[in-house]
Amino acid sequence: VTRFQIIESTLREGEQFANAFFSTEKKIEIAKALDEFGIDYIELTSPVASEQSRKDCEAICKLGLKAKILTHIRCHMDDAKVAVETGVDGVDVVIGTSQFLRQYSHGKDMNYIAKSAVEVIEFVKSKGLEIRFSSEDSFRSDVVDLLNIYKTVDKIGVNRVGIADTVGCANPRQVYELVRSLKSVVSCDIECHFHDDTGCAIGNAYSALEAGAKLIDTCVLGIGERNGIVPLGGLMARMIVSAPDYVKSKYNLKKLRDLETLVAEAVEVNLPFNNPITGFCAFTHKAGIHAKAILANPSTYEILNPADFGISRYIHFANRLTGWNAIKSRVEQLNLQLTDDQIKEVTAKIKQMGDIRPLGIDDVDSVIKDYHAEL
Ligand code: HCA
Ligand code: CU
Repeated sequence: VTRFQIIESTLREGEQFANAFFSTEKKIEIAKALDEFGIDYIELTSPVASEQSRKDCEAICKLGLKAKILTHIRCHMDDAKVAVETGVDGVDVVIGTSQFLRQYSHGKDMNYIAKSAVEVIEFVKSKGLEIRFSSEDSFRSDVVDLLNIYKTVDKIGVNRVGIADTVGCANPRQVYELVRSLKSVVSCDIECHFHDDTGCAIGNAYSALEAGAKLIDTCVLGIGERNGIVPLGGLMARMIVSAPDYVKSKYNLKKLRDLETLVAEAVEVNLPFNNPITGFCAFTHKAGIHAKAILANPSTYEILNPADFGISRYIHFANRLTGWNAIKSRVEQLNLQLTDDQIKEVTAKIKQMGDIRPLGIDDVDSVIKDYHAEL
């Protein structure tokens, strides 16, 4: 896996997150931040969702961003007619194909789905716009039905077809197999959309890319319907390991933390403590054995380099698991002169104290300073 593209859906799927309410100004701020980050496509809420949604879509199209702007609609001419007038570069069309959705959501059969897909696709293409056709709940749809509809739309000439794990039920092996099968019947690009209900979203995205998909839908912090979809930052973490040169040259990784903070504030959540890359402890090393090796060579216990993201690593030395190498580096930071034997002695004192209660940096510093003063 080397080259891949991102369809950033914070301003569409992300609006379906429980806490999300984006004002026009906030949407514009987020769209600009995504663009600066180097996102390929920005997907916006359907213009038929509400009057303001339509106006916001038009406003974002007028910003002249480098990213292509897409909007997301049901597979219906009423929606398509409004979408093509907004100024977007392309339209993402989706329709439910699983038995559940056909029965409990729109109530249409596969023939009807194929017919309306062809009509909508031809109409959007006639306006010179990009078009993607996607099935909703792809992993609980009949695979023969699915491949047939994709073959049909590929023949008319869509830019992309999408598969969506709408309920988050898929696992990486199933994803690999479905993308492979799809790849054998269409010639256009493949886009994938994964919900994270069972914690497989990033793994599934990776598996899809390995199988030959080209585009992944993300949201900043993984927000979205229920517990959301593939998080942009987590996907960056995964992909910088797999395709370092591509990821570093294409994305403005040092902007990730600001982008996440912007969205976190907008939807009133904290950055998750264990978030890849930006979680508060993502580059904190604690055990003495880890700290020693990290000080000698960070790669020993780090697969990601925090500097790539403009973040610093931290050696957590104020605890009972600490070791004398970590304390030595603190002694040096404090500009004090102690021999290795003296540092080992002071480390023993710190560990004793750490057995009794949690320590702060101040506690450790005063043990070191008192020890030094008594010499
Ligand atoms: C939804 C729709 C969708 C669409 C995905 C796509 C999904 O149920 O809200 O267009 O690729 O998860 O199926 O977000
Ligand atoms: Cu979704």
